[in-house]
Amino acid sequence: MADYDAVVLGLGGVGSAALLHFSQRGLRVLGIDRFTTPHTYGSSHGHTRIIRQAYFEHPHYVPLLIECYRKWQQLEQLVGKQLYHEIGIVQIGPETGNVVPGVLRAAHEHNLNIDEFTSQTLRERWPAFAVPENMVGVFEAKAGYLLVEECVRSQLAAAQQAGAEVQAPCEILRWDSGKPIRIHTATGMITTDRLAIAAGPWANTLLGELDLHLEVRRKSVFWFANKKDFSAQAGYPCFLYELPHGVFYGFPKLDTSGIKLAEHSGGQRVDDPLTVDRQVDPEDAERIESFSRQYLPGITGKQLDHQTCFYTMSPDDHFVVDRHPQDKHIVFAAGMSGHGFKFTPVLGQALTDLALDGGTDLPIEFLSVGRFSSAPGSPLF
Ligand code: PYC
Repeated sequence: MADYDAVVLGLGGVGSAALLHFSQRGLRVLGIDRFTTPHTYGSSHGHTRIIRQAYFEHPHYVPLLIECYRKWQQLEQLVGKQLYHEIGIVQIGPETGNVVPGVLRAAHEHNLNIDEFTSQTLRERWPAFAVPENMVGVFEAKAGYLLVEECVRSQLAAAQQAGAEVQAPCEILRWDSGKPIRIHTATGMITTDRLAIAAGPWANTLLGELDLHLEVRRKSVFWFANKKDFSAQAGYPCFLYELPHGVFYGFPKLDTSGIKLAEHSGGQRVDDPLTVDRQVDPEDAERIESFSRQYLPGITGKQLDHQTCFYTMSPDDHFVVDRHPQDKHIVFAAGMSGHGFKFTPVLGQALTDLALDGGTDLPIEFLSVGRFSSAPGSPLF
């Protein structure tokens, strides 16, 4: 008999959710991570993550998002903590760009409530935002932010409460398929009947044989003091600007950590997430400060903090969630492409369903690895 019914490799957002789902289905399950989780070495840190439903990336995500809202609420009830804060999101850009038309398309197809603004009505409602005349905005009230580390902690705690085991820190060296599947770690070998891989920026190492063409990018996140009131309490929502030189996003002041700003586009390519330079990158800092000078004029003060994290980009910026083509007992979620955290409760369920039942009722077909099989790197839609 194998040591475990299931093992989860990686305990960030997706892995901790998978651990919870496996444990809730009564399995003997172990989660392994190289670091004690939550930690700042992967992609599940930085205080906050945006959550929204009118998904400009593609309307196919909306049913999954509606289920995510339900699952985050269930987790809040289970652990007795508030994880989601509904302060809304305003997304600003050209009428003919990707973001505003994408939000409107998703909202239209799924009957979601969105308020539309001109540049002038945007400035009247939220005077801190500078909005060029050629831009418009869309506001989604049923959106806001998740407390990212608290979400991971809660998923892990709930999983452990349901009987899951955790080994962290523990370095994973490699795994071998077979019956049972063998996982080689720095401290020994573990056997399991099923394996779920949710390794974030380490997916290229742990799923190397699939050649998923994932590109890991270094991302900088900054926090600033505020010079004028720009708080959630004063009615400011999360925000995202689609500009000719990139996509920038941020959060109003929520607490003493200040105003968080980052660039969604760009990022330097990373070969080894472990050896990446975590100091402030002067070019990244200048791009954010220049964004802030132009689009939040007079709002931000001195830089209070900075963190480095990673986006793991798939060839088409959509997640890859599937069974391993060579072993149906091995499942994986990879290439979260900088917008995956909000989905972690449904991805945790999807991995569990795929590993145990061979399929899932969740509408994730569009995220399958098969979409690349005819022409790797070709656009999905
Ligand atoms: O996932 O909503 C998101 C997001 C926006 C910018 C970075 N991530």
